[in-house]
Parts: sequence; C-alpha cells; structure tokens
Amino acid sequence: MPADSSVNFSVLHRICKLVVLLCLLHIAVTVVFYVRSFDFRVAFVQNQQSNNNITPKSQNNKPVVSPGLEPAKEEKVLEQPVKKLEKCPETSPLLVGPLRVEFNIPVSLELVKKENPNVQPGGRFKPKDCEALQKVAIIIPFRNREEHLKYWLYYLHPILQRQQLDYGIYVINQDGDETFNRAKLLNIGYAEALKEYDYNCFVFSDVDLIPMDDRNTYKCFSQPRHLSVSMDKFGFRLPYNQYFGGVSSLSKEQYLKINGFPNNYWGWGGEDDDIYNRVASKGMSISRPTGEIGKCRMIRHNRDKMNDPNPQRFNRIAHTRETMYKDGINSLKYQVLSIQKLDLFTTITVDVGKP
Ligand SMILES: [Mn+2]
Repeated sequence: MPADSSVNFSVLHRICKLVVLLCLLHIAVTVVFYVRSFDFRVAFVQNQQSNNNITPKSQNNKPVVSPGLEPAKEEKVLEQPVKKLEKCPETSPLLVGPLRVEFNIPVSLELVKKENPNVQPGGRFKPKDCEALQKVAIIIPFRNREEHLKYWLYYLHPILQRQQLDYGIYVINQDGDETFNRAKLLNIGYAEALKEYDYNCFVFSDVDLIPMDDRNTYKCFSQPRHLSVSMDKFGFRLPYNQYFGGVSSLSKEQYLKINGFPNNYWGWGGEDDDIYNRVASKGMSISRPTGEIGKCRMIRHNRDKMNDPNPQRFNRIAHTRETMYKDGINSLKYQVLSIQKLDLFTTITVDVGKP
C-alpha cells in the first residue's frame, strides 16, 4: 500500500469521528430541549388550574409569548393583562347591522335583566376585554312612560354593549303635573351624571326612539351628532335640514361650548331648534349617520298631558343668539327629590319648577 493512501485513510477516519460526535451532540441538545418543554407543559397546566379567575384570552396568549420561562416568572406575566386592557377598536367587531324592532310583544324588566346579565346596578356597563374609547352618559327625559322605557331598555342595552361603550343610563323623571320641560331635564341629566362618573360624552335620547341598526353608534364625534336621522314617523326622512330632535350626542366640550341647553322651553317643541341654533352660532356643524344606518322607530303614542305645543317657541328660537349665554347650564336651578339605582338604569326624580 503506498504511503499516500494511508494518509487518505487517516483523514477519512478523523472526519467520520467528527460526524459521529456532531450527531451525538445534536441528539443531546434535542433531548435537553424535549425534557425542558415537557417540564414547562406540566407547569402550565398547574398554572391554569390555580388561576381560574384570569380571562381566557390571557391564558391562551401567554405561553406563546414566552415558552422558555420558569413557572414562577410565568405567573407574574399572566397577571398583567388584568390591570391594563388594550383600547377597543374604532369599529366594534360585535356589530350585526340592521335589526328587527317591534312593539307588539310586551317586555318585562325581569326579562331585560335576564337577557343582560353583564349590566351593573344603575344601568352601568363597560367592556371586559378592552378599554372603551368613550365614557357615555345616556340621558332620557321622562314622565309617565314606563311602557316605553321597558322597550327602550330591552332594545338598547344589547346594542350599547355590542358597541363596546363604557356607559350609564340616566332617566331624568320630572316630578309633579306641571308643564313638561325636556331641555331642562337634559341639562339636569348632564349635571347629575357628571357627579357620578367622569363621562366625556352625552347622548340625549327620547324614551320612545329605538335605532334599527347597531352601526348607529351612541357615542360622540368631532361635531355634535344627530343620531335619529330617519324616523319611521317622518317616512324615514329628515323632516328638515336643521332638525336636531329625538336622539343627539355632544361631547362634554361641545356641550359646554354652547352653554348647554335652554331651561325656559316649557311644553312641546322648539327646544331642539334652540339647541341647533346654539351649535350653529358657535361655528359647529351637525354630524349624521347615513339614512340607512340612521333608521329608527318611534313607539306610537298620544300627546302627553301637560305637554301641549309651546306657543312662545317661535319667538324664543328667533333670539337664541342673544339668550344662550344667560340661559343654559350656567343658570340651571333644580331640586333632586330622589336617586334610585335600579338594575337596568338610574332614575333621578327632580323638581324643575314651573313656567
Ligand atoms: Mn314621541
């Protein structure tokens, strides 16, 4: 055998040794990782059992984020999402679009309560899985309309929850039999709701108006919003361009900019046009949903007692720009007679005085 081939053979021998060594190393590393991942899985199962109160979302997320952590560290990471929620998306993924709205089957408060187990006393709610973008107080001027209120709660609570709002329902009940004063009740709702929570948006809704599409979000926009834009009562059309009645929303800033609403419109009509004038005089415009999304139904009813058309309304509307700084949230006077935190709403009964 020539010397050449013996050298070749010894080189080959070394290479083979190296390959075998590498293979062993590879197997060793694989075994170590396999055993460690097995340990971790056991630890995770234990974690799950001892942390049943943690939301399912965080349980699913954590092991993916940090698969190599020891059990003790893992627990610490799991606690965090409970304290700091992510902001809710601009458009809620829970919306379903057009809704069927009917008033022929009577509904009871017990039924509404059963169907909305997540609503807290006083009619409060906030989403569990994300931080709501707005804190919305919904103000309903009220007197002797219990039947309408039941339908309103029946339809609105599920809608408002799907809209992922941090909201509270305030029914402002005018005591006594004097002439009704819608706008003053709205002012009172604004003032009373703020005593309770740091709301930044106010939705003012008549008790008999139900939206027919949950994409009509009960929140605030960069301009004051008119929400009840196509009511069945008006053939699903806006009765006139300046119409601001029914359901509207103003942010706290927008509301304060116009000094709130007038306190001296007694009886039916005019106060919504006065509010429109206030908004326009401050250079703001009215934001609205499309006619399709803004469809809503009004519960049919006869005119209430002590809410006849106000004959002074035309004269008052003509002078909004002069009167709005004297008459509004800065001149509001009333007396709270009672505050009741019920399961589905807060009732505030007030003495608003008389004309
Ligand atoms: Mn009505």
